[in-house]
Amino acid sequence: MKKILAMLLAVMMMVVAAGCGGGGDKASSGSGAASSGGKKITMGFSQIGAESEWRTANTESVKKAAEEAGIELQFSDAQQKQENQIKAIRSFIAQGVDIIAFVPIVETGWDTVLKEAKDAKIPVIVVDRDVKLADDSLYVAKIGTDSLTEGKNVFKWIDEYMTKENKKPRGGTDQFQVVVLEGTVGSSVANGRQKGFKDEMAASPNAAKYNILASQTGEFTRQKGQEVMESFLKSDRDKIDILFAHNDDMALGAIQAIEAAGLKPGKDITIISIDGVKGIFQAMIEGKANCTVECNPLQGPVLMETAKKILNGEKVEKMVYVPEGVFPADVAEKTLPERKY
Ligand code: GZL
Repeated sequence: MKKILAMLLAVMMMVVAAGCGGGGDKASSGSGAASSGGKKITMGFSQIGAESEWRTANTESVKKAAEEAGIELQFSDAQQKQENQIKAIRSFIAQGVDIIAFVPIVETGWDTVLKEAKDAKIPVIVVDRDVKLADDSLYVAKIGTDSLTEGKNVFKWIDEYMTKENKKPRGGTDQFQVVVLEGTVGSSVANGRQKGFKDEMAASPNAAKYNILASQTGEFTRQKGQEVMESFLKSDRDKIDILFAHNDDMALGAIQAIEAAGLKPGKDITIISIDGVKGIFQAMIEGKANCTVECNPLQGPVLMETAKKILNGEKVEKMVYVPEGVFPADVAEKTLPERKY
């Protein structure tokens, strides 16, 4: 009898061990595969394109984070067209992905397709840029950056710098003449950065010292930034004191135009831009740019973490901001080695 009981106990222990091990094996067999209801999570991700160093870093962060999280990524590059993003989202719905994430190239025009996702019971996460919707329940969470604060930080830094350096207007007037290279027309980041910059200027006791001489989109690209800066210089070469570029890539293009016009970028024209990509740190080290306001593209890890929480039925914040800083030229040399994008 004792022998039979001992054998039964041993058999039971083997069954239990196999059960735990099997579960553990399944979890670890997919190299930490994230599962939803036992199957691997699939995320449909619609990216804008590859217009800037920042965007490339954003894409790399999302792809790397998906791999590390064991999430299968269906990645679509919209080549800067909203209609391609809408097509991609519809295709994700048809495929029956577990969750959809997208970077809205512009703020409006998303209500219909996001309603289709909601009707298909597929949760949506908005990444990087913002959307304007009649019904905010069409997305579960937004992960990104605070473009309004970025714009405010730009003016704050300019005003402190022009005062500290005791700069004088080049064109003989009593106002610093500012030209602006704006981002993609209709995008939340271009709207937010421009509004933040103007609001901070209007609220400043030094508002009367500044005049926005010209402001035009450079579409967040280096090439277009150079072209538009060439046109600014053609009409106001000897008046421009400050360039505010909504991203570093346009500033880098503008630097080429300023040098071609026989002026010293960073000295004749004070240059500040947003993103914090390596290229602008190098330009600051060379004395050709004066400051960059960080906009953090490394949003992949927080995106995947938020996706898993949503699919596990956990509550998530409607808005998740990523950390950002301000980097003037005098810290560029020591900071560049630490930069991740
Ligand atoms: C900002 C992001 C912007 C970057 C640009 O959140 O959407 O788009 O500032 C990028 O470099 O092209």
